[in-house]
Amino acid sequence: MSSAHQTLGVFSNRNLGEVDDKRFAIVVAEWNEEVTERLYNGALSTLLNEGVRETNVVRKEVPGSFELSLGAQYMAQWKEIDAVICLGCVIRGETPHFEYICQAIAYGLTEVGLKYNKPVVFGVLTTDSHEQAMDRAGGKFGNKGSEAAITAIKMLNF
Ligand code: RBF
Repeated sequence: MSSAHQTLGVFSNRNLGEVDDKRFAIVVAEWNEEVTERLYNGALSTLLNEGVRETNVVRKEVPGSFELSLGAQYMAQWKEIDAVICLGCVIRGETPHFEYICQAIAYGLTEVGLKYNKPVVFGVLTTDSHEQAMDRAGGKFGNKGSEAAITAIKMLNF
């Protein structure tokens, strides 16, 4: 089955476990801000709905998605942070080196998670158009920021 329209949201409330003492960093790319702000709002509201304390969530910004890896590393190195949620949006039509950026982020975030042994979540939309991105940032295909938050919680309860 194609996963193009699948969301984690439909099974998001199972096996979440306790989170009220967990501390999260959300790293947000400023590039394509209209989209990434929606991803952030989705991620934050989901964390709070699941019982995370607002004082246990810190928000940091990076200029573009390419900087998410280093931003994630800055946050993951702190023992006070349990999980890092990275939010960005790379649009193919506006980014000639789209593949390089997306691949670099995927490798970078994987490496940070493995290095610090913490969930580092890839909440980066990689779409052909702005419209497709908006559809996945609180539009008709849900909010990938919310799904990134659920993923972080699930991995903390692995
Ligand atoms: N950053 C994004 O987060 N999303 C983009 O769609 C995006 N497109 C870019 C297109 C061009 C031509 C350039 C030069 C940069 C783009 N960036 C984008 C910024 C990139 O992630 C990074 O911040 C800069 O390349 C500086 O390292």
